[in-house]
Amino acid sequence: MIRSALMNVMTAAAMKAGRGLKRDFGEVENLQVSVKGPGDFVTAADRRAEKTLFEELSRARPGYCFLMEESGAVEGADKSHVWHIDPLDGTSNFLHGIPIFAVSVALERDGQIVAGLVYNPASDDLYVAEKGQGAFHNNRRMRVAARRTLAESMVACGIPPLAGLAHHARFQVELAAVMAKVGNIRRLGAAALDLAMVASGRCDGYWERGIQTWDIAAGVILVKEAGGFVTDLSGGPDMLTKSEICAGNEAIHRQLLDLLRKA
Ligand code: LIP
Repeated sequence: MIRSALMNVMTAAAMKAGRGLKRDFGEVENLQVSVKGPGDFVTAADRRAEKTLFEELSRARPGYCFLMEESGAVEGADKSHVWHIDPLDGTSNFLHGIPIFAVSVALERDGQIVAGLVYNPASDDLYVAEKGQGAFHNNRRMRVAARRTLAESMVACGIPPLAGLAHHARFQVELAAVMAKVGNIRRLGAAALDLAMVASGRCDGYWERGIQTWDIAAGVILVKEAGGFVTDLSGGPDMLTKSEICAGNEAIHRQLLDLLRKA
């Protein structure tokens, strides 16, 4: 795989942030038994990773704008480029010492996501894609799965947390409909990695409501460049603005979307 200069910049920044997260993750496991728990420490780890990404990407691409989970929007001179950054996607997993979390970096150019990177420092899994250049997992080309029936499929989802009470009733209706048709369901706890699982063919589909742009911007291009389909839950292209998503290969995406619409 020949990496572009842009992907080299994104990879170097993500790896540097990932080294810090991996170090902090080791400490989190010790903090599980502390009375106060690891909450404040995880927040600090999240912010350290975001600071690293902001500094590295600003140095390499001066003037680009940023949209980040912790620091919000940072305007730059070059309004045609926006970095979408989740420095620690899967924060709750990280806090509980579960090694399913990722650095997620996406670049938007003139309103379109043109490059995406998802990196899990705990497993050293790097997923990258650029528009028109294909998608890669640890430098090997990846494609969505070829399974075509829901009954043989494994589908990932997002279960609303206690704080997401507004989404509970709708999710329970959707889950009942999907459970009645799909072989297996998984809840990984990190949208960026859910989409990476679809892009690499391990999961056949994924859906979630109430996610943020930075959770999914990189994963969207991973799935598209791996030959998959990604829409909002009405079947349109507005997953980033509507905070909802349905992804899969062509057959599974279509069937899953129909199931959810009728639920
Ligand atoms: C998480 C998402 C996950 C969702 C969680 C949370 P965070 O992002 O990746 O899919 O179900 O509620 O939003 O907060 O860990 O960056």
